[in-house]
Amino acid sequence: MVYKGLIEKYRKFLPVNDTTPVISLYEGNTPLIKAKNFSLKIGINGEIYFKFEGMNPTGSFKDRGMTMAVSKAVEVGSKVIICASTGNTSASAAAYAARAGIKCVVLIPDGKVALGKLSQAVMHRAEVLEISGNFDDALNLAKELSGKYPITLVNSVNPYRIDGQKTAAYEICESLGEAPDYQFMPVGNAGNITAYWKGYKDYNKAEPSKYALPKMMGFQASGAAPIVEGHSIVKPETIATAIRIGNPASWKTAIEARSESNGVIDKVTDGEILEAYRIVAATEGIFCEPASASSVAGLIKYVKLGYFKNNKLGKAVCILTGHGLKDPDTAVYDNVVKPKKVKANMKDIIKGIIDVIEF
Ligand code: AN7
Repeated sequence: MVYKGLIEKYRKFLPVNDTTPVISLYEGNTPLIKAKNFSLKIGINGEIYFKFEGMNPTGSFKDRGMTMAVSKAVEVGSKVIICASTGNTSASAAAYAARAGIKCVVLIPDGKVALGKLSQAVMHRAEVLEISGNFDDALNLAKELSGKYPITLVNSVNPYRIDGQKTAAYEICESLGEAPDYQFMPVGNAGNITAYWKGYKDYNKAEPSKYALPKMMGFQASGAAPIVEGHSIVKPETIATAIRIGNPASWKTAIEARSESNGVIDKVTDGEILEAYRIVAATEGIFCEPASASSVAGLIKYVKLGYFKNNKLGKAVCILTGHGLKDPDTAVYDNVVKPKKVKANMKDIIKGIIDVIEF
């Protein structure tokens, strides 16, 4: 059957009916890539997979939630949607609003949204307001506006977002033929960890003998780790701007996912995030954005900590939530290698590539 997006595929698990207008860009169905080079590199005995959510239509997992949230908004006649965003939600909301022929308002924090994400929101003709505050301020304002005016909030406090996003767990279960032993993922506003846990529980309930429950391993950036610290962070800071969030909306359900699954929510430093970001790109040819790499940084941290008995991991999935092209500045200018400048002649070019060629 031709793939027509996750609502069509998982209809029976989603709150839609035959009259729901399906607004879709054929999101979902993303690759689960076995990461052999990476496993060897970090020296762990087990199967590691990357779920590359950067392959969604707007380049992040947000499209899974947005197809649901926008379809349901259109179903009730909404003409305007609104979101606060560190970037990816706004890119996705703007695209799905364009597809639906409705308007989209975006509130972004000042100065910290990655270039690619902003370019998407602008191209899809969202009304983009950069507020003098951070993500948490923006979310409070978006909630207030949607309470007072006929505007539908499409942040992950909208339950349809969680329903759409849980389908990624279904896909992982189907690809592996079972649930993984561990799932590693970034945690920002904590909607996604809530969604995955819901998804794994759905499959476990439907077929308990086939699908066990994985341990949920969530990672915040150390400068924006409210759940780990146990209190909200007034001025969150991290290079992983997507998860620069100080007061997660789904805090409670993230804690539930951790406790019920016997997992952990911990933090990783910006240095650890960038290292993981580079290793994934260099060893597997997969380019994810910095926030996504916090899942991998978490895995590396726990391998180093000796968390896995006899270094045996079983099956572990790291969620790579967004595409690296979203944030080209971080890749090219700030933290990785800059291109060498050479004169346009053979001698200088040979000198420039001497480390990679053998004659
Ligand atoms: C690439 O776009 O919050 O824990 O406003 O873009 O569900 O918030 C983005 C979050 C991880 C964290 N990875 O997910 C937004 C926004 C990427 C992200 C997260 C985000 P949640």
